[in-house]
Amino acid sequence: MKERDILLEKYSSRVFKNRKNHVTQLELGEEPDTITANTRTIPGIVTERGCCYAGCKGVVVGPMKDVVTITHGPIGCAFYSWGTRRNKAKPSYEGEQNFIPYSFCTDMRPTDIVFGGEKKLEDGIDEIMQLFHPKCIFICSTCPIGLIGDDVQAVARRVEKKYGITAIGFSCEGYKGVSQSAGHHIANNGLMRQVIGVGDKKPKTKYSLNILGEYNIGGDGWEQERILKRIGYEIVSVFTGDGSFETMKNSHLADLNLVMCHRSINYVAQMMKTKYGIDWLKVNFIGVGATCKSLRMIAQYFDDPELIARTEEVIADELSLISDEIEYYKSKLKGKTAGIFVGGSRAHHYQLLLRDFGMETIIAGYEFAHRDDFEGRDIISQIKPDADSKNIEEITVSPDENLYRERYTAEEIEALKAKGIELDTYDGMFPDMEKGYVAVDDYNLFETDELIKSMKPDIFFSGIKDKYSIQKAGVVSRQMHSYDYSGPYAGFNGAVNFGRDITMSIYTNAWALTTPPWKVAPLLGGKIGGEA
Ligand code: CFM
Ligand code: HCA
Repeated sequence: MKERDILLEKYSSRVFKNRKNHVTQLELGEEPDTITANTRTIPGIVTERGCCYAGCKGVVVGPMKDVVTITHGPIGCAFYSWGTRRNKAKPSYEGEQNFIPYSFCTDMRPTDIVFGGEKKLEDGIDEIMQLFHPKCIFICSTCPIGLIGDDVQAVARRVEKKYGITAIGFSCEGYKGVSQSAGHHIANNGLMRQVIGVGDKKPKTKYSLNILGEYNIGGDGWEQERILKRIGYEIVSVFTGDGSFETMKNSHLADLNLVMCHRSINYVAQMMKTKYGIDWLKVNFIGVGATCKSLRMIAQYFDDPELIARTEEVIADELSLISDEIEYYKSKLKGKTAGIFVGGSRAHHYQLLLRDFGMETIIAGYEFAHRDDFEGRDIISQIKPDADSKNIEEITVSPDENLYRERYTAEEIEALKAKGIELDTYDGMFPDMEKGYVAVDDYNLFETDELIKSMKPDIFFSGIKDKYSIQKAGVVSRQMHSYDYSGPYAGFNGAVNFGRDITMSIYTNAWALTTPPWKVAPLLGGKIGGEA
């Protein structure tokens, strides 16, 4: 019996009916493998998903360093989204504002819930203006704000008028949509409307780039910038790791958009293409081979022999600096297997880095990805919108009369694509996996445990919520969101850090010496899904 079927068999018929569509054991046959994604979680199933507020405040807008982002809601929401995500930032010039070390919150109390919190929010913003003088303020709503009807957009408009700054109110209440993904979309819609395109500072050099969907976790973005700058590119703006309002305003003037995490931002890339004519290229700087491939595609896009030669020079030099260490770690890791359960793009990106070390990812799961993240961008037209997805606004843009600038004609784009430059698209995770490997959408703790038991990966990558139960069961587990406070893992130097960290983990046999309490005595009896 296949591992997927062993797992699903343990569910009650009701849960089975739902979950069978979210767990796919790849066939890679004539018929394409499919999966159901971005739908409601079964209540009580112990999902690993987060909320819409987390996706908007924690993921997309929070990392912008010169913006004060205020959480309108209970202090717990602000505290939990403060610093846990490891989006690093530092001022890029003397005197640049950096509010990342601060947590701003209206600290809504029961009386505020009863009488309304708009006044408290406005008072808080007055205080922020007096103390910090930001040029931009974001207000992020938590669950109670939508329930009591505070109008954060109206407050933002009043703040703009009063102080002559940019202010955006995000209605990203935790319960909106089915996961963090809704929050990404709400955040990006606001940035598209009020930030991108309002500046006029042109890039200074010949080839300029934005990096979209790079949040600088553990310094990943800095390693990417280091390599790209070494080749000679100018980085106009990073969305949003170590990013800023000041640079994002000018991002529409860059030559090309690179897309790292397509899940959280692909629609922005597409809107910027329509509105400003900027082409976008899906890149992956996780993995040595993946980094080289991405760098080569970028150079080929600009089609300049000097740039292509410089790219090869930098690649050769970077490889010569890391190859001994990579080979050493590869000799330790070759043939080992992994499971990766993370948000919406890393479960794919990290498969390529693991392959650099001769490792295979036999189980890969996403918390909140959409079908295209598994199956490729081409299937987007087949996704039927449902009540939940229709609740999240899709904005339509058209070419900007003054700012639209076509970089290449449609024929030239086709010629570039024919040369293997993967413009305006991505393939998803399935094509990088092998027959028999298991992919899971909206994985839960039970499925994690069961798949580890049946497929026995040597190491499992996931998050803070599940890491320790996996370790207690005697399996090596590392956090793939926070890198267990290590990193960077991107680019050439990041690959070495990653090889070192997982070699240390796999060769620490402490986990194999533990006997989890539930192996001695059963803690709970019963069946999942409410039957008997
Ligand atoms: Fe993109 Fe991310 Fe991810 Fe994501 Fe996230 Fe994250 Fe993640 Mo945690 S933006 S989808 S919402 S790569 S916070 S930096 S690690 S779940 S796989
Ligand atoms: C989030 C943020 C998170 C959580 C990480 C984890 C992150 O989803 O709100 O569960 O370990 O990367 O910090 O994904």
